[in-house]
Amino acid sequence: RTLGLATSDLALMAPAQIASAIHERAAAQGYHLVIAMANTAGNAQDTVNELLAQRVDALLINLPLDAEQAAQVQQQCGSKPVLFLDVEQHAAVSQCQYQSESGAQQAVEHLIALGHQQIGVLNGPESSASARARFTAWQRALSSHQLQPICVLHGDWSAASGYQALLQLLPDRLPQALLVANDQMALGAMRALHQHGVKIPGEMSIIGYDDTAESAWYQPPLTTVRQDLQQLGAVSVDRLLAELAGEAVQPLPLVTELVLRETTA
Ligand code: IPT
Repeated sequence: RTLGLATSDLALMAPAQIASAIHERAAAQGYHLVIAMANTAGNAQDTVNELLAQRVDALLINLPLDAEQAAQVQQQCGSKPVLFLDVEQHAAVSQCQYQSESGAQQAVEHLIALGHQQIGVLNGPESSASARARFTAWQRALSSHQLQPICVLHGDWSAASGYQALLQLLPDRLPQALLVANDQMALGAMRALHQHGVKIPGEMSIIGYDDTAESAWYQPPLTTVRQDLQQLGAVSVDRLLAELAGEAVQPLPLVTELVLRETTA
């Protein structure tokens, strides 16, 4: 009784916390968990093969995949149940992912209610389906108020990349508020702003995305769009096990929500 998890880099906070939650739920259900981590050079198929070689009964795939890549992985796994955690929404595969729309909408409404109209975006890598979905959700929310992002920056999810991205705007091209695609990049962005003496939230507001376990411990504590990573882990294991047992699964929508802390004013 073994489940396999193919995951993106576990040096990143969100995938690490998701893996931990999956491990916990799998154990509680009497399953052993084998983890294969994508390396930058290899492709998804290699990572999945590592799991198949260890004779797992079913697989969770937390690798950023477009629809075509997901279909290939699905095929590679034959008749074994597979559930995707980071895939283009229109992909014709079983998925378990948080929807960005609600949280993104709440984040934008919150900034507008505070009087901000000059809102910038710091997005994740273009290669990631979830980063693209977050960007689309922000754009939609902004355009429902006749706004568009006044600047669009990109990072690679790491704090270092958030720091570097902000250097492009400092010292004097800052928006009133910044929507950041994950909390780790928000951490780096905040570091750059602190170094330049920019007050958060007095001079610039920041909203992150994820709500990792550390985000309440930033200085100041981070306002962010929450994906409940614990719940994501539990729900994905339960759904995979239901499929394994041949039970019909009605996917419940996982809905993001804004968590108000102290980086917006
Ligand atoms: C996604 C995180 O939100 C982001 O911060 C980054 O860590 C990324 O994973 C790495 O691939 S969560 C994923 C289940 C969409």
